[in-house]
Parts: sequence; C-alpha cells; structure tokens
Amino acid sequence: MSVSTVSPIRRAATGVAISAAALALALGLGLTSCSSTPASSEKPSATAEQQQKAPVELADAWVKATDGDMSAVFGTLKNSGSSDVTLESASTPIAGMVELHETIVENGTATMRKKEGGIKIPAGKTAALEPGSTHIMLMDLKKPVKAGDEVPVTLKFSDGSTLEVPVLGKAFSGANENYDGGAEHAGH
Ligand SMILES: [Cu+2]
Repeated sequence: MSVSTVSPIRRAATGVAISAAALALALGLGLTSCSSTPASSEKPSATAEQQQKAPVELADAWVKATDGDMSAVFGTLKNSGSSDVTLESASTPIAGMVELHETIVENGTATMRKKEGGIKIPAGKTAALEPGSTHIMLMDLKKPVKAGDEVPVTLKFSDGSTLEVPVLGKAFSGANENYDGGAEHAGH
C-alpha cells in the first residue's frame, strides 16, 4: 500500500523526491516498529540485572564434619535485594548429590525430606539453615569433611543468579535426623 502512495510523489520534481524518500523511510520505520514489540527498552536491562551478582549471600556458612557419606550445610541466607528470591538448588564437588531439605517431626522422630519449591528468601529478609530445620543436604560424600576444611558450595537462585560460597567444616554432634524414615540415627 505504501508503494501506491509514494511512487506518484517520487515521479514529481526532484525537490519533492527527497521528502518522498524521507516519507517512505518514515513509513517503513513506522511499519517495522508496529510489527515488533515497541517496549524494547525494558527487556535488555532486565537481562543485565539477571547477570548481576546474586542479591543473596550465605552468612556464617558451615558444614558438619563427618566420616560418613552424608552431611549438611547450614548458615543464614540474606536477601539484600528488593524482590523475593528462591534458592532452587546447590552443588559441591565433594558430594555426588545435593538436595534442599526440611526437617519434620513425626511421632517424636525428626525426619528429613526434600523441600518442595526450594527455599524462599523474602526481599530484605533472611532464611535460616540450621540443624533440625531447613538445610542443604550433601549425600554420597566423596571424602570425609574435617573441621576447618573449606568446602566450595554453589547456590542457584530463581532469578538466574548463582553464588559460590566457601563453607567451613565444623564439628557438631547434632543434625543426625533420619532420612526418608531410615532408622539408623535416633535424631536428637
Ligand atoms: Cu537432610
């Protein structure tokens, strides 16, 4: 449709041809921006934000020293951002499998299970990871964890950010909750 309106003008005097070309350009641009999403300035900044450092830190991070094949990471997740963030997964080179767990007490026995939906840290708030409660479970340990060891743990959040934290090995006699109803440890 733009061809039929532009070409008669273009055939007129040379002085008009320039403004006709300018008109055609304007029409072309107008059509292009109509077919693509106009609010293109918002999306790149959101992407840049996602690639920023995690708004969440894990303070006072420690991992229970053990010779066994399971341990857990504790500490305080602090969200300094303005949006709620969920810890979705974690990993460490020393464990074959890492899960986010919560502890529930049934018939006086503490049992751990996977925390569905991850661990939410509300904007400006903290979420505690502590023995007998929410924790990051390390399974299939590839080597013993000794007090004073520094274990690298990588946390992945719902906003796409990741955080690598050095976690300190610490001797602790608690945190022996059963897993999946296993009867080996008596809990607290
Ligand atoms: Cu656990």
